[in-house]
Amino acid sequence: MKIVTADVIVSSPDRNFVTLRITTDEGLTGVGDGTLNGRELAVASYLADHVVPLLIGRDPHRIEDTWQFLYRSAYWRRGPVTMAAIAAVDVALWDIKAKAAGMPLYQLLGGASRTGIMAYGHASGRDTQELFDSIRKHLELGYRSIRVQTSVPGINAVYGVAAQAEAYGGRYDYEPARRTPLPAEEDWDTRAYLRHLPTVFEAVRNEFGPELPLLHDGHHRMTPIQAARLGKDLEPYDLFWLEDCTPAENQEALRLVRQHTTTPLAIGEIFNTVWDYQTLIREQLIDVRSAVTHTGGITAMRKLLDFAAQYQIKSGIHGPTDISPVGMAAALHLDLAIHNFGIQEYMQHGPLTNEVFSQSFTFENGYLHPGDEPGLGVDIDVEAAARFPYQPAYLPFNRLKDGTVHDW
Ligand code: CS2
Ligand code: MG
Repeated sequence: MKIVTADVIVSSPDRNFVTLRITTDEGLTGVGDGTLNGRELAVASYLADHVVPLLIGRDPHRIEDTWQFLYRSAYWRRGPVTMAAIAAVDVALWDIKAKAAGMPLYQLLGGASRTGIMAYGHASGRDTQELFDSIRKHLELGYRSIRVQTSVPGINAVYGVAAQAEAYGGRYDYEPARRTPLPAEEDWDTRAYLRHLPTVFEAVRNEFGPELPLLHDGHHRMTPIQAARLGKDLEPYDLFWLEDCTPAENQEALRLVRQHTTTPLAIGEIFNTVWDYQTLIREQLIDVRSAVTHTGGITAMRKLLDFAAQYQIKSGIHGPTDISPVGMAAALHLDLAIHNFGIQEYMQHGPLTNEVFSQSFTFENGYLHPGDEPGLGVDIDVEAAARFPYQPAYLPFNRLKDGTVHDW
């Protein structure tokens, strides 16, 4: 078999997506997700200008060889643009291989290790009542694990609060990228946040009891010692995880947090190679987390998660709306196959996205399943995608009260 064409499709149904569609001389097609929120066209150009010409004529079955070729022949290693582009190729090739085998992809990854994939949903509110309503809505949708994000008195716009995001031009339940000519400016005050958040978790536990798994995303905004304090303060509320409590370019910073708290820690949605995790995994400084689309695809993620498994670290694959249905399907096949599955983030896409991407995965009683169609079980309708051309959109950023730029 040979690759005859590879098309880069940039579309914006509800939001921007970059999709790679590879076609073989036997008529098989495979799709991969290369969406990098707010920097989509950089990946599209990397693919169209520098990767697609190298794919034509290659044997699509040689996935490992193609991965190594794209990673090493570029010379310039790592980085989100490169690794998202490699991920798009890698996932499309796995899709083709599984279709050629007539099996759902998870079968090629070792078969199912479980019957369903536990997912968490994003509840949020500007106050306790709105947050409780949002949690109830998610429970009614079937979610059995809930991420809790809340407004903070004294701060105008806080990451992850849907109603607040809408007021600032966000769309649907939660989508941080906005179709504005410049990144939106938000405000931040860590002391106010550290005072307020434990009171919110206390209220949620009192209302919903001890069983419900609860999560929270700190979105890289604390220093290590602030993160350590928050982890300690949240211990009574038994979190499933505290995510991205501090920026982790410096992996060693997590030693300090870890020494102070038993709250489980999740890190990795902005990482793109196993090297970003080396200290975190070897020293068991985190418990879970990573992303398929931004980490070089199934091939690289499988190796990363197998490495993590030796240290009893579990997966928690990134699944916000900027992961397309293609990226989500890739995550679900991995989730089902690996032994060290932890939890899967799942935010449902908007209606226009579902017009463009046909999907076979299901969400029932809080559990996801990738379905049993050959391949990934997801495809892109190229004509429908053409109805939704790219629209520039940016993620917001934060400033402190004195005007200093801060992590968002
Ligand atoms: C996130 C994301 O899902 C998450 O946990 O932190 O929503 C993140 O903000 C977006 O992927 C950015 O594009
Ligand atoms: Mg996050």
